[in-house]
Amino acid sequence: MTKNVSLNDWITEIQTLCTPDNVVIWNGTQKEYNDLAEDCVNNGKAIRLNPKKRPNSLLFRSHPSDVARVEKRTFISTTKKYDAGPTNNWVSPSKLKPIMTGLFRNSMAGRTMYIIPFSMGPIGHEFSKIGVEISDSPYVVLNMHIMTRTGSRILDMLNNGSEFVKCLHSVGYPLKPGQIDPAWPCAPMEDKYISHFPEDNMIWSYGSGYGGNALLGKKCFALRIASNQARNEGWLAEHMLILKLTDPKGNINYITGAFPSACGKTNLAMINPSLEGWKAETCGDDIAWMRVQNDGRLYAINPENGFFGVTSGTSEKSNPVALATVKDNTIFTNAALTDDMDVWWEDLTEEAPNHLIDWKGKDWYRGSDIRPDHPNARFTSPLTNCPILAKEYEEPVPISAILFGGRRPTTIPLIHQSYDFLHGIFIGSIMGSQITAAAIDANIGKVRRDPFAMLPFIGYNIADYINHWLDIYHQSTDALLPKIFFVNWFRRDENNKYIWPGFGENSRILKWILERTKDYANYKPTPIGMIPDVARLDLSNLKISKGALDTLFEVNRDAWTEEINSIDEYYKIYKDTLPNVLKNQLHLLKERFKI
Ligand code: OXD
Ligand code: MN
Repeated sequence: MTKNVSLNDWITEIQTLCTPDNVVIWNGTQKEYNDLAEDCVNNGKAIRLNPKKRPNSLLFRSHPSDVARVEKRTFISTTKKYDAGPTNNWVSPSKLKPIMTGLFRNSMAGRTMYIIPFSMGPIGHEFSKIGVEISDSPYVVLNMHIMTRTGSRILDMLNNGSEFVKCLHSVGYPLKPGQIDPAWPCAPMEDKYISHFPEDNMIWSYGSGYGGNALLGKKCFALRIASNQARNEGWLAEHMLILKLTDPKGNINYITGAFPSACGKTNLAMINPSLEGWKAETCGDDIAWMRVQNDGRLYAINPENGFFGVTSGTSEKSNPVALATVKDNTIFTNAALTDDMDVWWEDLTEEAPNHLIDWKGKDWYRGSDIRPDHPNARFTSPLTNCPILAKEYEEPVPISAILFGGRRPTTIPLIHQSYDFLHGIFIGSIMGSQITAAAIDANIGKVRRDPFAMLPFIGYNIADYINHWLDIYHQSTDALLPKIFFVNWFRRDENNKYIWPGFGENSRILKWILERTKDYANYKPTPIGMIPDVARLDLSNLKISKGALDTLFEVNRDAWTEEINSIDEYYKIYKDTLPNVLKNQLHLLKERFKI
């Protein structure tokens, strides 16, 4: 046992409730990792990839019903319904705890219960927080080992009395004596619960083994619980990448960016700038914890220690850095397997191999009309695998600009800047992404509003969340805080083709953004914010027509009248709690359009 009384009591309580066969404390050594990986291979839970092609790497295949985060089974459990707000599923703790206690009872029978002490953020750093995950899933242990700082160093801090977030996880598949364990045990959908108890700093996750449902340091802790801690303690826990940019003169700036899923966040975090002399380095691709420091600037740090990225769409063209990142010491989940025991996913190569084993373990031949990998297949790699990892990745870095963005075929220009921080909060609140035909049919063409890309991750009432951004504003001033921008790489022409080339060419926009943070004059005011003076945008060596540029920077009054109506409609979710800052900013926008 440990020397932390509350940790010991909790371990005993969970052991008594879940009745595992064994209890193991994870010390975080490479040997433990290698041994557990080998066990998974020997028990048929994982496939070892060809060590010559992909050293020290594994492939896991999940159960077909357990392939992604399950938002409809994700709960914020607070005493008062108001505290979960209109964007979260709410059940009171007095109702949810007995239900879940019933599910957890004996849920680890026949299994090993792992105790994983972990730190979100560098160990001992003032920005960091400690958690302990108790899980009966070796897959979770291996992934947490990569995604967080785990092991005995954290245990030492716990032994010295550190507080911690209690993260309990079970796959929800107890084994009877002699019963064979499936490769990916999990519970049926109606028994899955991903529950957060912010009043107790506690997470209970039952029934799923996949990603954000089960690696509790990530979305559950570093966003949903941390957003509550951040509100109480005066900082921000955000769904943002952190990028370091160095210009040809050697000036260094850091930016963060929030984008809904499928909007190129990991690609931007690993951008390869096309502009000569520019250098980009990665600090983080998914989560930023940010605080205003004594100098009045907002500083960000990545609380994670790894990447849990989507493989789909990752290619030499879209993201060569990600390909280099996954070259070894990586766990793949739900990718396809090649004949020479390597992984493959859609878009990795222009043509698929002739034969693969698909993510369900079945033979697959080129030309088949089903895809061989799952669209949400993932890689888990250590940050240190990234060839352009910034040396400051374990330090809080001062942020010059915050980018918000979404996938919008019309209406929103390639880039615009908010007039000030409060206008920036408004822009964050109305962010959204177009639902494509491939997604949910009923909503084709509609915009799914995803404020601050945090819709599934704000762990409390969204009205309070917006007001908390206002509190952060009041900790400093416009002059010192990051400037706020909205980017839209996804504007389409009348033939439905993307107009902007994207990827490395986005560096042209990043250059303008950084110029704007120094307040160079190069801008044009519009009712929605400031856009570049196109004549002075760096378009050197880029073939793009005048007509295309006109469309990219168009602010169309009719389209915006429709957009404003849609914002009015969307703001109804707040009922009578719409924050004044949003009311005022919407009013100012209407005034600027004379609507
Ligand atoms: C993620 C997500 O997995 O945003 O990062 O869903
Ligand atoms: Mn994410």
